[in-house]
Order: sequence, then C-alpha cells, then structure tokens
Amino acid sequence: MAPRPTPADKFSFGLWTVGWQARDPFGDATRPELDPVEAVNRLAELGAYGITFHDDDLVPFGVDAATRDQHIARFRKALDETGLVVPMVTTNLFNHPVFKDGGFTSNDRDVRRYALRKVLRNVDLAAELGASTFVMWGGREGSEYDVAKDVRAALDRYREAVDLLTQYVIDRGYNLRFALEPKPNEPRGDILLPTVGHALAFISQLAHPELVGLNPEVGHEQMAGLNYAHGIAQALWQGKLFHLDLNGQRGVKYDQDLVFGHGDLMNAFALVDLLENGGPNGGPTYDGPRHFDYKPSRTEDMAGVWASAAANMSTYLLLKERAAAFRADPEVAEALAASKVAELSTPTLRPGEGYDDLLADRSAFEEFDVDAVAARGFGFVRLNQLAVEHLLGAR
Ligand code: 3MF
Ligand code: MG
Ligand code: MG
Repeated sequence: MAPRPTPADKFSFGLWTVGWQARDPFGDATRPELDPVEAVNRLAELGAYGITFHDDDLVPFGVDAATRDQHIARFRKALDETGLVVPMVTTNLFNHPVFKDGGFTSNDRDVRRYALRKVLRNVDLAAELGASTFVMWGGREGSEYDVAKDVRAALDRYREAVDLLTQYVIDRGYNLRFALEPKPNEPRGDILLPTVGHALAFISQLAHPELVGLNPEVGHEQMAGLNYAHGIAQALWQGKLFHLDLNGQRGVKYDQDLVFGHGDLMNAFALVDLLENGGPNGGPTYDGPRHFDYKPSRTEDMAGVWASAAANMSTYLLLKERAAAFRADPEVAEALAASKVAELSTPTLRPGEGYDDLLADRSAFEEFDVDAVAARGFGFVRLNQLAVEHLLGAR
C-alpha cells in the first residue's frame, strides 16, 4: 500500500507542473488549461502542503494592474480556504520573446533593466504571500555561440542583478532568501551556472552570499552526468540547500521532468536517506519543502495528472520508509562497519596533531604495510546489495 501524504510531510508543487498543458517542440497541448484555484484545491486534497509559481503562471503576462490583483485575490482565497501555503515564488524570465537572449545577462541592456523590474515586482508579491525562498532559474541566461557572449561580462551582470535583489530584500526587511537553480542546457545551448558546483562558486563572489543558496533539480544535475545526491550533500555541507526540485530523469538527454523516482531510483533512495536521515553518518538534514518540479507526461489526461502528482509524494514516502528500514537493519549496521563508513567521520589527524607529529609517526609511513592494507576489500558491493534488497522490499 502506498503511504498517504499529509501536510506535515511538506510536499509542494509548482503551479506549472500539474498545470502543464503538454505542449512540446514537436506537438500541441494535449490537455486543457488548469485554473490555479483548482490546482490549489486538488493538491490540498491529495495531501500537499504548498504550492509555488512563476509570476506568469498565476497572472497572464502583460495584463493590467486591476486584472493582476483579481488573479492574486482569487488565488489567496483558495489558499486561505485550503490552508495551502506558498513557501517559494519564482519569476519567468524565459518564456516571452523579449528574453530570447536572457534576462539578467541579455546583451541588450534595456532587456536587463526590464528583467530586474519584473523580478522586483514579483519579490514584493513573494513577500506579501509569506514565501521564504525566491528561486531564480536562468534558463535563457546563456548562449549557443561562444563568440556571441562575453561570459565574464555576463557573470558581472548576473552578480550585479543578484546583488541588487539581495540589497532590496534587506532594505525592505523581507524575510526572503534567494535560491539559484543550476541547469547545464535547454533551452539555451549552454546555460550560465550550469551545475551545483558552478553556482556555489558564483555565490562566493556576491555582496550578500548569506542570502543566496541553491535550488538544485534532480534532472538538471543528471543531464550533466552528475550525481544529484552528491550535489545535494555538498550543498548541505556548505549550508546552501535552501530549496530543491525533485523529479526523475533517465540519463544525459533533454530535461524529462519525470515523476520523482521514475529515473534513477537508487540515487533517489540515497537522496531521501540523505534528506531524512543525514546519510550514512548522520549530519545535518534538510527541513525545507519537498518540492516537485516534474511534468505529467504528454500521454496523460487530467486524471493522469492527479495520479502522477500523487505518485511523486507516495514514491518519496516509500523511499523514506525503505531508508528507515535500511538504517534499522542490524545486518546493514554490520556491513557499514565492515565498510568503515563511519570511520570517515574520524579526523585524519589526532586532536592537536600537526604535520611535525605526522612526519614523526613511523606507523603512518615507514612501518605502514601498504601491501597488506591494499589487499583488504571494502565490501561496498555487499552493502549496496543490502540497499537494493531494502529498496525492493526483500528485507
Ligand atoms: C526548467 C525548470 C524551471 C524552474 C523554475 C523555477 C520551469 O528546467 O526546472 O521550471 O524550476 O523556473 O524557478
Ligand atoms: Mg527542469
Ligand atoms: Mg526546476
């Protein structure tokens, strides 16, 4: 039986996920438009706790101020009636043709100024709705042609934009932090800040790095051939996991946005174990929203949309159960010990020891039996097989 989610599980969904009409580069929409109010009601019924949106998901691009207010008011009413919250808001700087060369890093300065105004307006709305995270996915910030983009200048402009935004939330007194969402490509040939690592390095160059973290997405890291759970672990290690986008991806190809777990299930298991239990040796876990950024496949009708939304949550909860069982299994504990997994948490030097002591320690080098130690196996395969058996419900 698939477990049923409750708001305490902190599951949230982008309005653009269940609302995706399944238009792709090769085909028209296969589903009708979804009213944001219906999205709120259905997600609440399914046991979600939050909903997130791009400005243009909630309020059609370009409408007048009065119409904008009406859209927001209807949405707020649905939130109040259901108790659903808005933990995160984001701005669409990719859909309108004006952003074809990017928002913050367009070669056209007027576009950059317009992009900043669009984001500032939406930062106000995010604060008004009580969001604590503002995600920035720069899908159009990039290039197809190396000669057409000065990447260092583009990074200067990216930094200028983020510095302006952090100063704005400080001056306005908003309780809002920014989360950059890396992606290697699509829609641009090459997107700036392509991976978790690039984005972390960029944050170190900002005026207010404490207000800027990451929103890593499963599929985006996997599109770059990277290990998502590793990226999340490093983001946690650096105190930068502000939010995340859960979904599924099968290999290095276009952004599939499958249901969470419908791609690399073993890595999803490791991820949930990391988020819920802190991974092999404990350590800080993540207490933010479990946010799904997936696309109900184009083959699905509206019933399939809601079934796929529920599937994200039940897969997460099943993995959470499986990870707990794995951690509680005495045979796993024994295999972990045999693999010396906990030993990695012991500092390599003794307390107070420096390189002089290490140099004087003959057992560390002169008398170290390299061949005997090299001959010892670590037993990682046995440990991983225990994880597979737990994952498959065989234990
Ligand atoms: C694209 C994405 C985006 C971002 C969104 C949030 C449309 O691959 O993942 O979804 O998640 O813009 O900021
Ligand atoms: Mg994506
Ligand atoms: Mg995303």
